[in-house]
Amino acid sequence: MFSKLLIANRGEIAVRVIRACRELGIGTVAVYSELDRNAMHVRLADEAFALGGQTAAESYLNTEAIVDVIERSGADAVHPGYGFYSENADFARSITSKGVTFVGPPPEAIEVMGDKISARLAAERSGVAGVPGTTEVITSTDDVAAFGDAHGYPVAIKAAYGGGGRGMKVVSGPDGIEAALSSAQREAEAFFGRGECYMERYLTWPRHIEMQVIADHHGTAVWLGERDCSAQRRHQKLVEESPAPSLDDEVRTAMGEAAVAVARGCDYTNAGTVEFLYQDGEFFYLEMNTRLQVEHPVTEMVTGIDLVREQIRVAAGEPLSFTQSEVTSVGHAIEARINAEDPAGGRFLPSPGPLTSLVVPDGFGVRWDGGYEAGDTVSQYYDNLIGKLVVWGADRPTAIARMQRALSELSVGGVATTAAAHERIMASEDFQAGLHSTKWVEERLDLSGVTGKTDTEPTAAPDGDDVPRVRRDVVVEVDGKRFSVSAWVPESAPAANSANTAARPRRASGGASPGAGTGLVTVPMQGTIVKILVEIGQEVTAGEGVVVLEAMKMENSINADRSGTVTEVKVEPGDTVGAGDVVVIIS
Ligand code: MV4
Repeated sequence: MFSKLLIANRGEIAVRVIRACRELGIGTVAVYSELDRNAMHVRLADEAFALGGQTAAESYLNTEAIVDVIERSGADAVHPGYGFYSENADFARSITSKGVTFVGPPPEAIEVMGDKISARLAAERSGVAGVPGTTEVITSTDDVAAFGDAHGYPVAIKAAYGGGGRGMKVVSGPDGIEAALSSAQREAEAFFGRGECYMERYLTWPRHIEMQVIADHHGTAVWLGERDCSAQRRHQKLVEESPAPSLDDEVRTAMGEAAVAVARGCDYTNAGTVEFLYQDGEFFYLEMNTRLQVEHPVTEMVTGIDLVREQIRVAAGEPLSFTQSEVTSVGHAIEARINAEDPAGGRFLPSPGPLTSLVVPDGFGVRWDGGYEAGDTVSQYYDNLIGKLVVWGADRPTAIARMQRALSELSVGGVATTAAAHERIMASEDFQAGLHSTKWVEERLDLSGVTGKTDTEPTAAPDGDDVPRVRRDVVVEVDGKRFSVSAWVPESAPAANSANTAARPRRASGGASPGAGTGLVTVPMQGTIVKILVEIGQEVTAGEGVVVLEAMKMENSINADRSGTVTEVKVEPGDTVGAGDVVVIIS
């Protein structure tokens, strides 16, 4: 077994790995950026080393700095978590060449699965079919037209080196091909450095079901059951659960065996996930994620298997501690991702900032995998996942009720969170009936009136004046009975207590009252301008897109916050902008 493991990551996943190491008796080495000097993962690790820098590129993706810390610390293994180096074959090779173990798959498996075309071919060779599509790079719009003629529309154009939905564009007919292809290629080039795209028939109402696998170096590869991750928005998962609602046992077994076949086909070792689209009783291979995933706890809760522990043991050359026939799934688990994002109106705008308070639920069947404690700050530079709320129940209705109970106990001060969206999801009839699919959150779920902030929530003045007001909650006792009282007071009024002193969040353009904006169109988050959609002198209407911002690994339309004439365009393609920067002026 390893004696000292370096965690090349931050936040909740770094904390999760540190905890597993402690249980295994392995020493832990944390690394940190300037902003994370006193972060939770740093506080928990046995040793911690500075990487310098603020952005991910300057810190957690600074190979030279990390390799230097590996040497200085004497770590004999590196766990990459998810994101960052987790699917970077070059990084894996560079540390392995120094005799340090990468807690992950062989670099060759990362490469085969990283190229989605070669991954499709590999799955096919293992007898596992993807969605009907092509395995050649698209060279012209004619290729797409020919495929559309042959297989019908809609057609999905996907980045060959992509994944997670980035760079995917859907074409509903011949007219849309040119725009979709150039946008897909541009996104692919921007995010993955490679513009190559391929295509598939686009399934219109699929569920996203993924199968957990793990394989050791002794020829054992097993499947551990599926997770349904259909409740997501803009390719960011919100809720994951296991088992998938109303999935037949025969389909589950066939999917598990298909996943193991794909893993064996690329000589996989480590924990991994094979993603499928499931529609009308059929499943199609989508891609394989060659890493531990955010949502691994739901599988742990129903199988009782500690995936991180097994992953580390397997990397150390030990055999899996169980066989396929020993894997069982009991009850139902649900995970809700608690991100520092405001789900108001379905916008999910990043809401970084200090966590002035944080109370996490517990009790029977509740697990909190967190990366922050009260007083910590969620930075705009990194993933804004605060923690994962995971529940287990004897069956799905019990798990849903338990999640609702747990959400009601969760209290996050200072930033807006996705918790309010989860309350809506859990309460929705569609979700309770298991009728949701991958587009359900965006197209069906009603998020009107949802506010992500549980304290100091700026709201419209209830009494009709124009004074900006914030909510202050105070506890009072009347005749010995305790009451929680909300007062909407002018923003400038002093806070009732220290938990309520958080700054008012920036209001993004196109915010709460579209059309009534200032005409100073700002971007809500840090990113790169990829396209300008308006020119000086042009008439625009409120809500119309003015620039395209690449941020959070997605293209986002930044919209006019009022109707009027464009008088100034302050950016050009390629410019880097920060949250709150003005990009276009409308008067
Ligand atoms: C698709 C699809 C429908 N048809 N491919 C998006 C993420 C990336 N891994 C693949 N994705 C999709 N591929 C075909 N041929 C629908 C999606 C999709 C999706 C998949 C999984 C989870 C959420 C999703 C949300 C929208 C679209």
